[in-house]
Amino acid sequence: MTIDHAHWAAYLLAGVDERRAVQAITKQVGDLSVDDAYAIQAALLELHRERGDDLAGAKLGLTSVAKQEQMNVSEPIYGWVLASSVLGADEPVQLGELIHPRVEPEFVFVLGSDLSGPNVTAGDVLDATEKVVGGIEVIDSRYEAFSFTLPDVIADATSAARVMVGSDGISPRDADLTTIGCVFEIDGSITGTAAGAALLGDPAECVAILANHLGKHGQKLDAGWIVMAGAATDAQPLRAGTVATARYSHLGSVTVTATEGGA
Ligand code: OOG
Ligand code: MG
Repeated sequence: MTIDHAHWAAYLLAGVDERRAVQAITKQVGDLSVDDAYAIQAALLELHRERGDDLAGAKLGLTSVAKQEQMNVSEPIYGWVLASSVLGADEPVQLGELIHPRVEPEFVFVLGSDLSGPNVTAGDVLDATEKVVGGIEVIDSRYEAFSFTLPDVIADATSAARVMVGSDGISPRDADLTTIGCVFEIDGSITGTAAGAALLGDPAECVAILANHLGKHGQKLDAGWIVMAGAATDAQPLRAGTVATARYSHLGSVTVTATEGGA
């Protein structure tokens, strides 16, 4: 079956604009290849660019066992970080702008130079990284019941919605990234704990895989971008009044709050 990429991109963007969950694409078309899914994701990015948005970075998802088990999808996924999605320091998430958001802790690489595949190694990632910081990503699947298959979630910009990047951080070789600890708390209760190694063994390796994936499509990671390596624990619902905090060893803490406001 021929997939109309522009059609499905507009379908997903309507879900974003109207803050409503839509039926998964695979429920309607049956088989959707991973290539078609990335083509829909690219068409969706193009729609955001036409509205004046720009890229602030890139992301991986489903790089930890915790996330793969939670979402029942067992392969990493790659997506983009829109400039409009980056929250300012202390800026609350406006729940009126989102559908059914969840929060999750992220290891974030701030790039000092470009990274372009193929053959990018974890060592190359460390060389290209200005600093590693803690973050919290707000994900908001556009699909009903936050439920999807691998191609569905790829098409849907890997559920990307907002991101808060911490202000502390370290030079990438100032600590062993695999043993950096993360404690994730919702309203003061611990919901998950993990080390950097939860992300495919090494967060820097995740970024290398992303750079090599992009390289196959003639794309690269740019100096100045933020790159999220994927959540190390499962995601938690973000409701009005929720205070989500990720506490990291070496990287300090990051907090996200949510209010009813917006749109
Ligand atoms: C897909 C996005 C996954 C991560 O860090 O694993 C992701 C989802 O869980 O909805 O961003
Ligand atoms: Mg994430």
